[in-house]
Amino acid sequence: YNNIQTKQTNEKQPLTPCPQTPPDLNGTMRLLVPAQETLEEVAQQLSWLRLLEGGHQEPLDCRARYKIAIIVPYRDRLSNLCTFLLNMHPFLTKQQLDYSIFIVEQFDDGLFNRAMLMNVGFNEALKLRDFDCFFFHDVDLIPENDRNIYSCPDQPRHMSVAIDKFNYRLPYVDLFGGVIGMSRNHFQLVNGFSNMFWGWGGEDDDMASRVKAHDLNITRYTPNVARYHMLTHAKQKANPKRYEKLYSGRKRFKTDGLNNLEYRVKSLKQLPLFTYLLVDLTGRR
Ligand code: NGS
Repeated sequence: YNNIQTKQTNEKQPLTPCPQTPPDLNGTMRLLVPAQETLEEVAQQLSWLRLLEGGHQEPLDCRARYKIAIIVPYRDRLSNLCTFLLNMHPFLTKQQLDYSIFIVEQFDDGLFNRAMLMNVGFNEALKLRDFDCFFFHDVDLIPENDRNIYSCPDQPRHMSVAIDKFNYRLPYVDLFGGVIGMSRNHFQLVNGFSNMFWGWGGEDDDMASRVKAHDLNITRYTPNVARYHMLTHAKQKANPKRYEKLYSGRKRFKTDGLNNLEYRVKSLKQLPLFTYLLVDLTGRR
């Protein structure tokens, strides 16, 4: 019976646009914990959502306004990934979004390059679909408030304003790390992220400079809405050269980013909970 109803709804074309503010949001999100930390188990726990291949979802009874890609740079954090997926899918579905989750894994075990993985995610996602905007999302951050809406922002939006680990206070006013949202056009305008930040730190500050250098503004929701829980994990090695790269970054906005990105896709799979990319990053470390 349910299936028949669903089908009828889908056939009623054209659907009306989804409301700007989705119904049934209540300002909270209970943290869900995986029964077991395996992707199979998480898929099982989420079977009620009826996700489409590649971690894609779209609202059934209205027409979503935007096509959204969630890009998650990743390596060796399965436990965080399970919790992330278990919480993000219901959260984004409730917001009536048309979205797909991309997990972009760095193949080698040398220094991690978060920014370059996000550039790769952007590039590869656009080969699959004409997404309108992108959320670049750390795997260890889980939203706590369902009114923290992941719809396309007019101006670049810093999402993870208030994180429990930092007593829900923004560490500094120009912070543009953790979770950010940008339209496809704005991301292209700033030439994406720098590819030169190997190891922890600085790549998000460089992106903040790119945004400002192009006369764009970083926007934020209020801290009582833009709240996140940070999952625990081992610390990463900081990049000793990050300040040097950051201070000289401005000279390279035009030449270092999407337009000189080099990598090899070793694997691309449409899995039940996400689109998976395993990539070999090239470039001087
Ligand atoms: C700054 C880093 C950023 C980082 C931010 C917050 O110092 O990349 O701290 O880090 N910039 C540099 O190192 C130049 S956090 O408090 O989340 O660990 O995002």
